[in-house]
Amino acid sequence: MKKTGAQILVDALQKEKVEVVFGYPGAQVIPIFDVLYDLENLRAMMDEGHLLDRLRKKELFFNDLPRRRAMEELLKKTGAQILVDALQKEGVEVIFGYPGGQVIPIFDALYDVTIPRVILVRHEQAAAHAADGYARATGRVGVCLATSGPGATNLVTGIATAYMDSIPMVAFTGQVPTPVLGSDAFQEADIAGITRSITKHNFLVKSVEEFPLVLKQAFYIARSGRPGPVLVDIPADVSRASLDNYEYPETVSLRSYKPKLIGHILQIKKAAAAIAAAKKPVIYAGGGVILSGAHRELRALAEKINAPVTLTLMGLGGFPGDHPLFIGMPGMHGSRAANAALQETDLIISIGARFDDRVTGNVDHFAQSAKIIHMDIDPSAISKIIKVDIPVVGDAKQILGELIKFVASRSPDEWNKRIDSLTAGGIFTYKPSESKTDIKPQSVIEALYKLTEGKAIVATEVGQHQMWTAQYYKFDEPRTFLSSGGLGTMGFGLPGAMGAAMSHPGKEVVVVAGDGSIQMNIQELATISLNRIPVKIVILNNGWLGMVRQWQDLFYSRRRSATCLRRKPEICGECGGVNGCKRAYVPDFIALAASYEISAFRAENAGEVEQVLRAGLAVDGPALMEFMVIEDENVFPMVPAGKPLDAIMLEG
Ligand SMILES: Cc1ncc(C[n+]2csc(CCOP(=O)(O)OP(=O)(O)O)c2C)c(N)n1
Ligand SMILES: [Mg+2]
Repeated sequence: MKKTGAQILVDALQKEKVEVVFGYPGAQVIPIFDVLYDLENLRAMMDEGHLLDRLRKKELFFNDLPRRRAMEELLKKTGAQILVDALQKEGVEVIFGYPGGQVIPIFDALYDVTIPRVILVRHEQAAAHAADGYARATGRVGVCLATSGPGATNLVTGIATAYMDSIPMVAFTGQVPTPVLGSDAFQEADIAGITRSITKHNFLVKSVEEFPLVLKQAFYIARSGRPGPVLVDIPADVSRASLDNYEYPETVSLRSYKPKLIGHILQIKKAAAAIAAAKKPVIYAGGGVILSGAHRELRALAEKINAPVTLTLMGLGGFPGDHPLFIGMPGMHGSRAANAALQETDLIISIGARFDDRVTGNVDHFAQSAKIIHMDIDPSAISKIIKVDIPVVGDAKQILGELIKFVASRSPDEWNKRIDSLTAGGIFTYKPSESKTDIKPQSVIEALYKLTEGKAIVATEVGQHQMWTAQYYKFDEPRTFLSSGGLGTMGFGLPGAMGAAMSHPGKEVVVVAGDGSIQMNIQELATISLNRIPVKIVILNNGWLGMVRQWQDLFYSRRRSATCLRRKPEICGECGGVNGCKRAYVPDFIALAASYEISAFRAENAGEVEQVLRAGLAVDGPALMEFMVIEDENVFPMVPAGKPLDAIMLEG
């Protein structure tokens, strides 16, 4: 290969990793400047960030004016480009969104990049739930994006769902341009006002100058302390405006927000002393254990003091579901063992749980002989519902790590025998079907547990199927059970599972849904199908809004008002009760799945359950499995709302 002398010189400069040449031209060096003019090669060798940094600090100077302008352009970014750069710097790999007028500039900037990947959902509510599901499965911040007005208001349920369960999420919304804010402009909604009470914090960005810092703060607030959703509302003129000399902040400090992570050592020692003095300790742990990654410490503590462990719905997976010390969920559909243990204990060791009313039943009669240790990262959760004796504010993983050092070991004793007697025969049990053909819903969950070897990530919708999943699938690892606990949002499960599957977990991702809930965001079958997102959909079809039907049967004299999903009065008379009507499926989920090009399988009798599960799980990609379960099954145990835990009904 021939090279001129000038080319040889430039080649040597490159090999010697010279970043910049300072010079002044003249006749004898024109050939050299001529080769240097082709600076692309030289630039290619440099780390672009480093180069930009030096440009910013004016350490680099290009003699050539057009080139200098081009380099200075590199420091300029529009609001939309700033957002994309921030997403990349925050490590966001996927964003769930839906476009519209005020976010076109943002989608336009996203069009240029491969990271983050944009998943176009079919309804903004699903974008929020998918971001939430992604966050629950990974522990990273989930991100969604919607346009102003109806796009933004469609996010509301998803944001509230994440807020109630302390899920880290950043929701971006487009807004009308700043000059027309407040004028009832087309598609204007005050989304910051609307979401004030369902976000950890929210921002209306006023100018492109403040945008980089707002973005840094949004991600920091969402993921730190007690996590939660943050909304950033971006007027279209901010997305379009450009900022010279853009730089993404490296650190953030907020005067009014300093999460306390380290538990007070004296409180930790008090907790250890209370544990040593207790005769009947119970560990009651919630979602905080999962959020802080404290599952190993929890297990170490439980094993050291041989205390039974009950996990709230949000805590499932935080302690192995098949561990001998595990006694099931507490509360409304909790186990007999967990509820009895809470009523009989003399010490509740509460870790990242918030004494929700679905757990305590009537608070005046809750755990009356117990002292309470409450470890929580959120000081406002302490003594909010139940008066606490020993509060410890801080991160669960840190506190437990310390506590383990101070607690004395405790050997199994009479209390453990009492607990064992409560769990003998199984934590949750149900009567198997009398007929050979009827499908008991619980048996489907048991079969799913068996066939996935307990290793799947399981999302749920809301209703009876959700409780049966919580009761009969034994979760061993954190971030494998994804369910809307606090808000109880029907419609979370399908998009939530989609978000989880987008995180490439290397695990099977299944959503267990009811025939009612699945219809709340059924349009996402398109997103799942077109992106080949490998979600396995299990529908327990009982023909009813089963959980409400259960309350009507138990507490409203069986007056089943507006809960039948199969009513076709002209042919069926009573809902689903007449032969032939059972097959009047509306919608026919199998046909519906086919129209979305998703493989689907239906089991109509008990003998087909395993076969259908095997067929669906074997599909490479998404699949739908429908189980025609018996209609009148109720979830037990049940503590009626507002009643003490002792009022537990073991069966109907
Ligand atoms: C968005 C929303 N609307 C209403 C409810 C009240 N609700 C709770 S469970 C339930 C029935 C769910 O029916 P389905 O999905 O078929 O589940 P099943 O209980 O039959 O298993 C309803 C209506 C809710 N939780 N969320
Ligand atoms: Mg149902």
